[in-house]
Amino acid sequence: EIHYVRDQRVLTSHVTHSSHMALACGIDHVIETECPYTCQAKSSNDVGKVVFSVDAQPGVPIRITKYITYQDSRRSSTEQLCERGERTLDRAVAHGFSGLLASQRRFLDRFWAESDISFTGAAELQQAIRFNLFHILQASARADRAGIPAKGLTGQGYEGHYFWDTEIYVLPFLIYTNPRVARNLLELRYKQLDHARKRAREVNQKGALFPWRTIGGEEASAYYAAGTAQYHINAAVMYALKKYVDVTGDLDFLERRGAEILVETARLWADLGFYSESKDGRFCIHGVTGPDEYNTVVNNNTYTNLMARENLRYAVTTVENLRERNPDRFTIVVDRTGLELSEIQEWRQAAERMYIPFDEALGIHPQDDAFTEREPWDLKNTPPDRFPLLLHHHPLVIYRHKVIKQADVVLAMFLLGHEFTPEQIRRNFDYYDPLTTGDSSLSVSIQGIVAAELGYRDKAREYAVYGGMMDLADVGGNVKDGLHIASMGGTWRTMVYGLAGLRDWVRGIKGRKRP
Ligand code: IFM
Repeated sequence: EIHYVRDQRVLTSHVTHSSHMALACGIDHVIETECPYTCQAKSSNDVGKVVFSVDAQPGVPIRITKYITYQDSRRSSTEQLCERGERTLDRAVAHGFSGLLASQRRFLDRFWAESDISFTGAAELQQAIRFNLFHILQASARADRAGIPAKGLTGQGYEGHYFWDTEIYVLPFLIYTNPRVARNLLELRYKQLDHARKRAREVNQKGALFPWRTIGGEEASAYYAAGTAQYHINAAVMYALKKYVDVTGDLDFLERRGAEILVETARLWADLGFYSESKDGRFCIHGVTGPDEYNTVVNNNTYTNLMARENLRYAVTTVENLRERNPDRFTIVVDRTGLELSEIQEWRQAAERMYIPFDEALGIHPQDDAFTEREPWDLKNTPPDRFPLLLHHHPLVIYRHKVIKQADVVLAMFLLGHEFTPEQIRRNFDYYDPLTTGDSSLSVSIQGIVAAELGYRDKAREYAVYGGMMDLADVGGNVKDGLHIASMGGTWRTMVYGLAGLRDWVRGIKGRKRP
């Protein structure tokens, strides 16, 4: 769009073709030397160049400091971004490199003071944990208005899109260590609500459906079975919102932003499910994909039904409390969403009547209605070079088998531990763990947490090390495409919830204690 040169400074800017995202990049230079020199600066559409020709003398130092700034926006013009870039460069040059270094030092000191996990006796694991925490910082520190891509800013895998990874894997860490960033990321979801409403209409549903993968709020999934059909993204947003409010007590955010998200997501669930005669009039949700992408478009995915129920319940309590405590704000929510009081009753009933699959004979929660009937996959005789299965087998072959890519019921048992008895947790884990390939990097951390809860110490340790080393040791052989930011957040969860045993769900059920 714009490129120009001023003294030893170059500014360039670009706008993406369809989504109109604008970026400006500015560079400036300070040269310090007693040697004579000339400088030439040029710019063209995609190139900025500043060339110093120095008549170098032996023993006479030449120091060049290069300053770079990136400015991005969805709303500002490229002129504005270039002006902003110029102001940032002015400030950077005025502070000098040592000033910038000192402020970066303070920033990182604060980060480590609030976020470090230290333990004795396992130097390599300690190093891996800090590597993971540092990269979550890199991915999230400036993500407030932009989301946290699956690979952070470290590679082109997943094209910069972000997923539920943020809400389920990374936000819990941020909620406890940097709630301001956590709130801003939730605010971003709030800003996407209109896109999500539109998306729900596109798939013939009421309410709002958050995109499975996105940059700007629009659904960017190419393949619906392992994309859009993952309706549980709505509940992931609810889960992160609830955790943020439970941990910080920020009811103001819940009332100003959260309530509207909850109304629209609850509406989606109420509209998506139905009361099934074949299931004794229970509320069933058909045709969805749960977290496990090796079993797609299934009926009554246990994880989805449990999380949808939580979403419906939270919407009911939030809206009712709002009505009682803050009628003015309640009126605003009603105006913005067209909420009818009868809907609250519908959500309550759908939650109460939610069908949660349970197989009495096996004593487990089947992952979905058909899961236990699928043909077993011969995992023992599958050679290591045939993993991940999705790269070597047609999806239709995988979908016919009883084989799991990533924690699904096991994830539900961690996120909603209070919904399961200790006996159910053991039986479910023993059933699902051997069927889980861990072909997704999002799996092992969760398996590790539940293994630790069950006292399976060797397994918990093995999973913790595997997850912690995921990128540092390049265990999946794909670090070239970027780091696995969700797995890094999962590693934090493995340490804090798995090894240290934190539980922060509320509400007790029979057999489970309140935290
Ligand atoms: O969101 C995940 C998904 O659960 C498994 N495949 C990769 C996605 C991005 O990390």
